Amino acid sequence: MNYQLPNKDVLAKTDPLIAAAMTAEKDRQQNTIELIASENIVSPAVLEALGHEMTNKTLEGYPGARFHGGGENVDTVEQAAIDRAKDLFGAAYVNVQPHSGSQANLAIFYAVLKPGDKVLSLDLAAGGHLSHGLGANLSGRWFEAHHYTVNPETALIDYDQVEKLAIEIRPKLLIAGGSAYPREIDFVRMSDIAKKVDALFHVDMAHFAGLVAGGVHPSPLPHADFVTCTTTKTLRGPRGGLILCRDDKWAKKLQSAVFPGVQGSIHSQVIAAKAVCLGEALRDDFKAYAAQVKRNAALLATTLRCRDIDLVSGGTDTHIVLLDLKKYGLKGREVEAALAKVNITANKNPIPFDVANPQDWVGLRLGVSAATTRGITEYEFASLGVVVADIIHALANDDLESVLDASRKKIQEICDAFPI
Ligand code: DSN
Repeated sequence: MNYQLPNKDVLAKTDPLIAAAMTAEKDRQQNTIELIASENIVSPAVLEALGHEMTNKTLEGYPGARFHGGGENVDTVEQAAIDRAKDLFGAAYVNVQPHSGSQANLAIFYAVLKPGDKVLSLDLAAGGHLSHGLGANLSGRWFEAHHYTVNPETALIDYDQVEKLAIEIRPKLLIAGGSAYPREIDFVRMSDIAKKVDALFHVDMAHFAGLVAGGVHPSPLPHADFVTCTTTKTLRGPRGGLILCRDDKWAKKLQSAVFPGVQGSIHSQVIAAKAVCLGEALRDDFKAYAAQVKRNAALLATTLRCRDIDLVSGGTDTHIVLLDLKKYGLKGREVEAALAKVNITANKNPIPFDVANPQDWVGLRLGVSAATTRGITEYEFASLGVVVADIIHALANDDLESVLDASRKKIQEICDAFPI
């Protein structure tokens, strides 16, 4: 029997609730400027892989050594993803199975730490990540996590403090990277600190992996023992994680840490989509994309600064621009809600030394990766920066209504000119 791909309308007939929500989501994405830094817009090829019948296949283990039969096609796909990631990042070891960045990080902990061991990572408010030892996360509950932060004046990582803490604490694992640090990290200095205290060095490049792939950001690969990332963000692929190492010293431990250590069967169709996205990232047009991301972020930062909006660290080296709303007496959630009214999506975020309660955070994180994928360049980012600044000023003056119509119109014009 010939197996036919289901008609695209099948969902609307079998499950109208879900079909309607999915149609509405497409519409939302089309008519919104997405400035959430962890998002992007995947290619039709990545989407096709994600929606493929490969999802039906259950497999555990690794290519050529599976626990179930019938894995030959998935083996081809997984091996291609591994080879492409090695090529793209100059890695000797790659694991493409982690279901997410947090799972990739957990596998590193599982491979090299025992419960109670010490880790030293960037404080969450300073831009770290919950899977690097936040109390509410398994990484903080089962391991002894300590945190370094940034210089209060410059908002840049205080490497002297990292060194001092590392000497004091003697962590087994030193972690760099996170979710909201807008600047390049000095991987050489961090690696030196790790060596000085006999710690292993782990870089989580979830946010800037695509910039590394595109050659517009230094690579942590030569300096770190372990590098993890998602394929989701600047890398412009499916939701999922990767582990990469410059050598294969840790290969055996990492293979068994991912499976059976912290995961069971693989998401075959996601691994196919990872392979597709890694293949795309190897192309020259991805380098051009990554360079445009950096230019757009720099322009957005300059526009906001010119409009008197404070930025954490004064600017950006990446795709992230982190706004400090303190001066205007505004909370991140208020600006997030106001931007939503004109169809810009962003997220409240802590800034360094912020309060613990997310409702009171005074930061707003913007990222340009998704909008850049639509083809938006500096010209439109100047307009976007003006709209964001106008909203903040109007909100601070209790006069939001006065800017809503014009701002909405501007955003719709940009959305219409740059369809997804
Ligand atoms: N870590 C979260 C973020 O950066 O938004 C999810 O990827």
